[in-house]
Amino acid sequence: MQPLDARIPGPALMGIVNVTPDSFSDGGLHLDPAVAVAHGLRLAAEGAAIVDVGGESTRPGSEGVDLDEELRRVVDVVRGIRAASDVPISIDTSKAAVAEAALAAGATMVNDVTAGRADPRILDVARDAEADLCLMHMLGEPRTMQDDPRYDDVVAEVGAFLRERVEAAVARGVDPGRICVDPGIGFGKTVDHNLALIAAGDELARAAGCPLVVGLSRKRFLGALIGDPERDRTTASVVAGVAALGRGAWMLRVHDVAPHRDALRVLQAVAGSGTMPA
Ligand code: PMM
Repeated sequence: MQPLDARIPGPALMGIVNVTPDSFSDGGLHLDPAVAVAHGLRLAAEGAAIVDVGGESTRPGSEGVDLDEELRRVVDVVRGIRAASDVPISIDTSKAAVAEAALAAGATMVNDVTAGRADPRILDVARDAEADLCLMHMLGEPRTMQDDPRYDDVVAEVGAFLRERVEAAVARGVDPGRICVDPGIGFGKTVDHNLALIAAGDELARAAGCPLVVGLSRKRFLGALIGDPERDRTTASVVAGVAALGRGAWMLRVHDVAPHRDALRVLQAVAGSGTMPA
């Protein structure tokens, strides 16, 4: 299989469809499957290269959701998007059974914020379905991850973790050309940890040996950076996302596809207009 970033060339956008009552920025907005499907289709029309459907909130402090409820939230949404569009669909879950059902309903990628640690069978499910796989770093678990996270060297430790999880997936038979990694911005990280990871995208991608996804859209550290936790974070998200792309990210996981698409168009136009040295 051609590597992911040859099939979906970067810079690319993953549009977020949270089918949850409690995600940190859009919880409750898309609980109705028809609304969630329409939202996913709109993100695809706006320029998302892939839409990421999730039924379990991973915001700091959150408890998990049980299997039946998660299945009930996501499977119809995946099926509905697939019925109307060929857009690649990712399923944001840590449960093998949810991944399996979503892949059967038309999803093409498994996005696991535990990188196959919560339910290792998810790696077998991705392998058997010949799905793409996104492996994310998290320190601890959502319930406790923001309680004083510490690292000696956050970039080296996250890079080593991602490499180890890629090796674990490959050892279970997942095609390396189907794997991407994600440093897990906000998952057991301080503001400084997040900034160091965004700045070190090239190093992380090199350590893991595969394309790098970065999800920073609307996250809490941006509220801290702009000095007001209540202010809209769209501009901060776009600027931080552009910075991440300049530092080695291949794909951004975003809530607001349209402003990111505009930013990418402008960036590419500027890059393309430079005169080449003789
Ligand atoms: N962030 C959230 C959920 N899933 N998946 C990946 N790969 N990377 C992320 O940064 C990530 C994720 C939490 O944010 P949300 O509530 O806006 O979905």
